[in-house]
Amino acid sequence: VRLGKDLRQAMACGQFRLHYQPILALHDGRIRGAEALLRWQHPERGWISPAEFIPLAEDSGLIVELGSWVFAEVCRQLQQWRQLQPQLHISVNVSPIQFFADNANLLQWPAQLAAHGLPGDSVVLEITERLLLDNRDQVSTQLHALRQCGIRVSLDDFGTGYSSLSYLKKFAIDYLKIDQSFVRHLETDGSDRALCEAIIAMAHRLDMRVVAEGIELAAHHDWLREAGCDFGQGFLFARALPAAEFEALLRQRR
Ligand code: G
Ligand code: G
Ligand code: NA
Ligand code: MN
Repeated sequence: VRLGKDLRQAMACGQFRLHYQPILALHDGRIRGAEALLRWQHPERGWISPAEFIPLAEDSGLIVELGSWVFAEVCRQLQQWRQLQPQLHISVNVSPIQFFADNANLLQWPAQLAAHGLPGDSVVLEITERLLLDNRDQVSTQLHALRQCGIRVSLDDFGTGYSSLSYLKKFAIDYLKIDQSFVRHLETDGSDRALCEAIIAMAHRLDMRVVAEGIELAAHHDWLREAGCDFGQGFLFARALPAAEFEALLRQRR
């Protein structure tokens, strides 16, 4: 409860940071992008996980303002980092509230990208299956408008939510992210391997690319690459890094 009150003050005091987890193309091992992940440095409690404060920010509606801050920060970093790597893209997690709130401003993002001289395809929106459950027409309209401007859409935690495969037909989706729970035991679990193979085959048939998350072992990486998975992220390569560390990695791997 206390934490909820602290959130608004945290915005004002600049206690949020974005960390960046590299996303690699599995076929050549090169960094293609990063997922921006929010961190809150609380003055008394230290680092607080988004798993803890995002739900509070959603309940209070502050997620809209926080989401705008995240996007502005991502634009700023993209402008800098695309000088090091011109094709770099950043994935941004968005909450369903950002699609539905009255003052939701996702539809202003293309103009914001343009103002920074950034192409639409420098940004990927990470949404979850939860978003696709309600208000389908409103969501579908907004997703189409964003995609018209080149922004791409990734379905996060794929396979763990309330997914109905019909979503994949109805909504314009560019990437499926295989949830970490299917990756974690790949080396020993034949069912997980079968599920990953099926997801990859289905995605490719529907002209989507696949990102595997939670790659922790070389065995996961090797198997996924052989199976034709396009991209990967996980502790094997890097955890989510402070901006300066991600930039150092970009320079070193250029
Ligand atoms: O980084 P970590 O794995 O602790 O993230 C926990 C959860 O918080 C993930 O589900 C992630 O999608 C979510 N999250 C991280 N950053 C953001 C953000 O900027 N906006 C939203 N809506 N969710 C985020
Ligand atoms: O829900 P979402 O997929 O956005 O959450 C991503 C979360 O997964 C982040 O908190 C991130 O720190 C975490 N993560 C990223 N890579 C790995 C990994 O290889 N292993 C584990 N256990 N967690 C990871
Ligand atoms: Na995500
Ligand atoms: Mn995810």
